[in-house]
Amino acid sequence: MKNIKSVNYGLEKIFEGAQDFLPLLGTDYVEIYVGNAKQAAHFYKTAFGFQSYAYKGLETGSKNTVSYVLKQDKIRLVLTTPLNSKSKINHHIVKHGDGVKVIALWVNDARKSYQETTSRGAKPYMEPTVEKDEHGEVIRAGIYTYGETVHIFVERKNYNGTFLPGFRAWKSDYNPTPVGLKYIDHMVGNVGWGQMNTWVKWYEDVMGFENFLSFDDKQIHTEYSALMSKVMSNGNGRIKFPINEPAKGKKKSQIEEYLDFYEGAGVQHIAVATDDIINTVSQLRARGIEFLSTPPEAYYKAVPGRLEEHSHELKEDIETLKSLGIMIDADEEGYLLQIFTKPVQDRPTLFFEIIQRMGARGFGAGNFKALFESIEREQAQRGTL
Ligand code: TYF
Ligand code: FE
Repeated sequence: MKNIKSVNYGLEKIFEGAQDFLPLLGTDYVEIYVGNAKQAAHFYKTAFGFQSYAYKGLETGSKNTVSYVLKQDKIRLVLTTPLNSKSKINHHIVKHGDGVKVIALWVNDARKSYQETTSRGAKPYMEPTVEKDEHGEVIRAGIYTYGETVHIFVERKNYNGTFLPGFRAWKSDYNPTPVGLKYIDHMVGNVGWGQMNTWVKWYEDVMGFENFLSFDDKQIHTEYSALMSKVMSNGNGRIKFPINEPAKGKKKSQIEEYLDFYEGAGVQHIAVATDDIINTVSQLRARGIEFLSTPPEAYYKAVPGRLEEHSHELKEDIETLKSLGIMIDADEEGYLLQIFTKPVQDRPTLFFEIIQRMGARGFGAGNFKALFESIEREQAQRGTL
């Protein structure tokens, strides 16, 4: 907590005078490759409150893959599975299990985004491709980032159809109510030993991002394990990608556990914003979402002290937050509330964070110790600590 107070967020300084060569309008969609998209879609609707939005599969002429697109406010989640052994998606699933393949970024000019990034050293994934239907055209182009994860630039200014050409609107009779998830706040990548700075530099050089916040292993450690993390942000701050790498501790870092089970670098968590975390988490719990174990009593006792001048700003009742296991942290600009799910598939890899920002722009550094101790309790149960 003390450390974070000395941090200069510096976003205002980004691109001072300089032209942003990669203007990003926001996250367009996140695509997860899964073993069974039909069942995964049911899970994200039932448990996370996503709405049926678009579909492609055999019925729409897609012979090799099926994709379900789910929506909740600004968040679009695509769940894709192969229909036969020919599809390359099989290799991704065999190696990584269910996991994020695409972090798609909404741009005004996909060809230029591809040109600017590949000319700065990005490895191409998908050449600029025009897709058309009766609703207009979408241009997409893609580059590799860490591991087998990719960024796809999506230019949709000349499109007014549902999602993308090739998809049809998906109307379902089963529509569980949303839980108040609004937009993606950040998405975190786990990379291998000693690779964090390589990827920090990659985001600086190739994407024009800036290092917004850093946490070293002196700050991020428990009795047993450690990690390092640097938060990368684009110029307008809409896209934030923390990058983690494991650090040496007495026992196995949670990042190392992820890398072992994902068999490489990949997306560790997707943080989704709500403006009523008490309601959102109550609903998620009632729908069967499992969260990391609740911080101990001592954690909540220490909250007023940790919030310092923001203590009187806290609108939520600490007892209610405690009963739901929601954590509280503050920085110079305000406070934030956050909680983390357990991994959402059998491999201890991808999980979700629910976050409500009440002015704070940090990442909950004051919660790291309690959070990582909770993760370690899970690791101990798995025999992977
Ligand atoms: O995104 C973040 O930085 C916070 C905290 O393995 C965090 O959500 C950092 C590392 C980690 C889990 C959560
Ligand atoms: Fe996070």
